[in-house]
Amino acid sequence: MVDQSVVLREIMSQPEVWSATWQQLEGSRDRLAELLASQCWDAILFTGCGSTHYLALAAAALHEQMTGERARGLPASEIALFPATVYPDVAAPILLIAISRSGETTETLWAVDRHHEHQQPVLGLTCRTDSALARRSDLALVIAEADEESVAQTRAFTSLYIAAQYTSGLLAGDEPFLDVLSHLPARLEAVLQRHSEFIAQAAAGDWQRVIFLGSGPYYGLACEAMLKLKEMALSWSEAYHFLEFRHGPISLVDEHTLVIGLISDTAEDAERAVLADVRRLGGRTLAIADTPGAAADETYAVGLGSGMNERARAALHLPLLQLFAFHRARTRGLDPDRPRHLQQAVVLERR
Ligand code: F1P
Repeated sequence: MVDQSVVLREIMSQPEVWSATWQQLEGSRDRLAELLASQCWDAILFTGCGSTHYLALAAAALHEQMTGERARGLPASEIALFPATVYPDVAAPILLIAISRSGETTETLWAVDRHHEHQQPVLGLTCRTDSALARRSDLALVIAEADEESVAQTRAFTSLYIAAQYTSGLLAGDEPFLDVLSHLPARLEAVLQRHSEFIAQAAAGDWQRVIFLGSGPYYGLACEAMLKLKEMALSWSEAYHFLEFRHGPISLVDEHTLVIGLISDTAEDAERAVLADVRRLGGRTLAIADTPGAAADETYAVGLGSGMNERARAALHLPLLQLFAFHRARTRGLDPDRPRHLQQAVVLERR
C-alpha cells in the first residue's frame, strides 16, 4: 500500500522543488545583487526560529567560510529581546537576512522591526508572497514552490538553505559555486533512489537515543535533523559539534545509541575518529559522507556520491535525515503529519 503521508510527499518532491527554487533564484539575481552591493557590510546577520534558526546557523557558518566576512546566526528572539548583544555598534552597516517559511512568525517579525529601527535593510527569505515578512522586507526572495502543508518543515528548509547558499555565492562572486548549485536536483534524485530504502531500515532500529553530529555549516544541519526527529517521531535526540561530543555527552553511549555524523571534507579524519570512539564504547554509527569511508568496522555508511564539495552538497543530507524521522515516526506508530503541540508557525498576541 502506498503511504499517503503529506510530509512524505513533500520530502520526495524535493528534486523538482529545488529545480523551481533554482529558476526563482536566477530570476531574482539582479535585484539580489543590487541589494548586496548597496553597502560595504560590517556583518551579515541570519535569523529565524525553530528550523529557520538552525538554517540561520548553517548559513552564517557557510557565509563566513565563503566570503571571509563576519556573519552570525541567531534566533530572532535574541535580536528582539537582547539587541545590545547583537548591535554593539549601532552605526555599523549590517544586513539582516530573516528566514521564515510562513513569513508570519512573531519573533522573526520583531527582529525585522528592531533591525529597521537602526535604519538597516532586511532581506527576507520566505515561501509566502502575501506574508508579513515579504511585505516588511526591503527585498523578499519568495520561493513559493517550496511552501508546505505539513507542520514539520522539509522542502521549505532545504530550498531556503539553497537560497542562502546562492546569496553567499553571489556576495563571494563565486560563479562556479553558483553553477554547481544547479546540479543539486539531479544529485538528490540519485541519492533518494540509492538510499531511501536503507534509511527506512536504519530508522526501524532499537534506538533509545539518536544523536546528530556536524561541524562548520553542518552543525546547523545536524540541529535541524535533531528537530525533525523530535517533531515527527517524538523521539529523544540531540545535536553537537562533532568533537564536542567527547566532552560529556559521550557518557550516554550504549548499544541503543545511534550517532549519525555528517562528514565534512575539511575535518573528515577528526570527525571519523569521534565515530570510531562511539563504536568502541558499544554505540552504533551512521556516517554520511560524499564517499563512504574505508573503516571496516563502520556500522552504517551512506555515500552521497555527488562529487560536489562540502559547501555545495550540504542540502543533500537533509532529505535522508527527514526520511529517517518520518520512518522513525511510523515505527513508533505515530502520525508524522501531526506533530504534537505544534502549528506551522508560532504567532504570539503579545510578548
Ligand atoms: C518556524 C517554526 C518551525 C517549527 C514550528 C513552529 O516557522 O519554528 O520551524 O517547525 O512549526 O514554527 P517559520 O518562521 O519558518 O515559518
